[in-house]
Amino acid sequence: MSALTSSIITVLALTSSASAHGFVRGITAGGRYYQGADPSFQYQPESQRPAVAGWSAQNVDNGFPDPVYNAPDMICHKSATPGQAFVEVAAGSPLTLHWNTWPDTHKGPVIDYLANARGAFSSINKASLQFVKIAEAGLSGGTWAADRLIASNNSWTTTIPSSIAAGDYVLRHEIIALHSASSPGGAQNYPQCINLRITGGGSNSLPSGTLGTALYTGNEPGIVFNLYNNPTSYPIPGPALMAGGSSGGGSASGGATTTTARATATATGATTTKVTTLLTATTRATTLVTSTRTSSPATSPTSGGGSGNAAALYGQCGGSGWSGPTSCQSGTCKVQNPYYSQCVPN
Ligand SMILES: [Cu+2]
Repeated sequence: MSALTSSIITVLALTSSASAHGFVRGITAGGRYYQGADPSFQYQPESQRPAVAGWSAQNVDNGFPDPVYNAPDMICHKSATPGQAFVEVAAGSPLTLHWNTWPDTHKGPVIDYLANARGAFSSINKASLQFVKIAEAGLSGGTWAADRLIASNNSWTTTIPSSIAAGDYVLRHEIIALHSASSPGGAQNYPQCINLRITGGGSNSLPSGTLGTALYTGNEPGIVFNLYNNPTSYPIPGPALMAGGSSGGGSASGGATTTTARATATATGATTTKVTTLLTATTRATTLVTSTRTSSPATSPTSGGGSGNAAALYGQCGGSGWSGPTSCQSGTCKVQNPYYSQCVPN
C-alpha cells in the first residue's frame, strides 16, 4: 500500500488502541461492595457528587496519564484528588477491585501499592505519599496478569498483608499496558487510588516507602518491553515487593471464596469448595467475581449482600446502560446524572 495509506492505518490503529481501557468502578472488601470514582461524576455539580472511596481524576476518556514518570499525574492518575469515603478492610484479608472493562489488547502487569495516609483522607498531600509494593503479578505460565483480570470478570483480588497496622492508608492499584511499550514513552500506566481504613493487623504502619513520582524511571526493562516476541518472563517494574507481600496473586476466586466463607459461616468447608459450585447458593458478591467475562453492571453486588435484587445504601440503582437493581434496600434511588443513580438516605 502507499505510504500515505499505511500511515493513515497506523494512526487509526494507534487511536483505537488508546480508546477503550477502564477505571475501577467498585471495590469489594469484608463482604461489602463500595462504589469507585466514576469519571462521569464530574458532569454533576460538585455538591451532588457521591462520596466514594475511590480518588477522582480527569479520566472520563478511560485513559492514562502522560508517560512522565516523575509528574504528579503518575501518583493517582490525571489531576487526582482524594476520595471522601473509605473502604474498610481487615489486615490479612482480600480486597477485590472491579474494573468497568479492560481490553485484551492491553496486556501487562497488575501491581498494588499501599501508603500511610498520614492524617485525614481529606487533607492528603498526594506528593508526600510513600508507597510500598504489597502485591505484584506479571507474566506467569504464559499468561499476563491483565488477561487473568479480564478472565475474572475484569476484577482483581489483592490481599492486605497481615503485618499492616490498623490505620488509614491509600491503595494504589495499577495496570500497566505494554502494547506500545517497545520504546520509551509507550507504556500506559493506569493507576487507581482508593482510601482504605485497615483494621486489626500487626505493627507495620509503613513509615516509609517510595514517592508516587519515583516508582518508575520510564527506562527500566519492565516499562520498556516488547510484548510481541513471545516473552517467557517479564521483569515487574517498581520498588521491591515488601516482606509478606504477594507475588503472582490476583485470583478473584480466592477473594470470593473468602468472602463467601465469611458470608456463609455456617456452610462448612466453604473455603475449600470450588467457587463455581457455591454460585447457586451464596451471595451476590460471589456472583460478581465469578460470572460473565464482560463486566456487566447487572452483576454488581450490593453492600452487605442479601436482600434480593435491591441495591444497598449508596449502591448504584440506575443510569445509562445499567441493568442491575433499580430499587433500594434502604433510602431512595436518586438520579445523579444520566449515567449514575444512587441509593441515598431518605
Ligand atoms: Cu488504551
